[in-house]
Amino acid sequence: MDLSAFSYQKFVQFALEETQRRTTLSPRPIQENLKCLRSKDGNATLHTLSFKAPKIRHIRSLSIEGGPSMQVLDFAAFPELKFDFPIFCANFFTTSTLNIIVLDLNPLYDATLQRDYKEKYYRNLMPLYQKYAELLPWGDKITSESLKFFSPIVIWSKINSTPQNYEVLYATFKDYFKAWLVSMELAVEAVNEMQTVCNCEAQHKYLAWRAEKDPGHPLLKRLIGENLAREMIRHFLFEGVDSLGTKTFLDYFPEYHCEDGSINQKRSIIGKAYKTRPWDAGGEFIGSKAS
Ligand code: BLA
Repeated sequence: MDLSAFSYQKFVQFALEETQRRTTLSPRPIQENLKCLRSKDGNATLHTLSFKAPKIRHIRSLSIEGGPSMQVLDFAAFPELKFDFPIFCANFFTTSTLNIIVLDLNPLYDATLQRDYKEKYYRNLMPLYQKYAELLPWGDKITSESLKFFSPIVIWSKINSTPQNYEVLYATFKDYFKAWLVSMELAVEAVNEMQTVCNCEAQHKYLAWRAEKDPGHPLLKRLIGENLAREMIRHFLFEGVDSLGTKTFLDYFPEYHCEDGSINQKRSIIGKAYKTRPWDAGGEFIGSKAS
């Protein structure tokens, strides 16, 4: 499929308009050199947008328009620290033949270990996932580390790039984003400082993970160079990684520790597993024996 006429702009537009209908967005400043970028080879443009709103600490979008052969969306929204509702996460990497899709309301707390968190935010949403289960099937094995950041309604899929699939993805994105907005609207403020501190650490851990190990980093570095990619990752995409806490990546993920004190460059230590969806229709984790 020729991707020239294809864009993720309308996804971003929808999300911002839908948010604006329910609350008040205000722009967050973006570092000048990250506002609008062209790739080193001149073939791709990168667009960034950044906002906040009551209850929403950061809502931001990076879209990469790479002409007929590549389109990328990295869209995320993070709650204010006084709230524990999930992080909205849409990551689509699209080439003329293949779409790699992660769409989820990423849990702030492990949805398998913390049952009350799962009950609170996901029980009612299981039908949402069911609606798209056939059109966006499980995308084969995934690293066990990534899986810990996913919820029982995650859409992890690899599908062909076709106009029909683009429409399916758009419909799914809209439904998931609306579900996230409802979680946001219903969420109540933490009743004590301790909860806020826990929420803050949970977001910091998530940011530390993604700022170090997101699968998009190597490509981002190729497109705009090592230094700008680093700034984009730490000051824009995963902003907060240097300010929400003082723990390091290795404090959170000591299994990546190398003998010389550096971080193991491998993305996964445990390896890939879960050839099929490890949650049942009720959202119960059934993947303890990784297959
Ligand atoms: C691939 N992106 C992937 C994969 C996942 C994600 C799971 C499949 C590879 C794997 O199994 O690791 C996304 N992983 C996530 C997300 C979380 C996670 C969202 O753990 C959250 C916790 N993707 C982008 C951007 C680019 C991008 C901005 O978001 C490029 C600039 C590219 N993603 C990209 C590419 C691949 C990919 C090129 C395939 C390459 C590979 O598998 O190494």
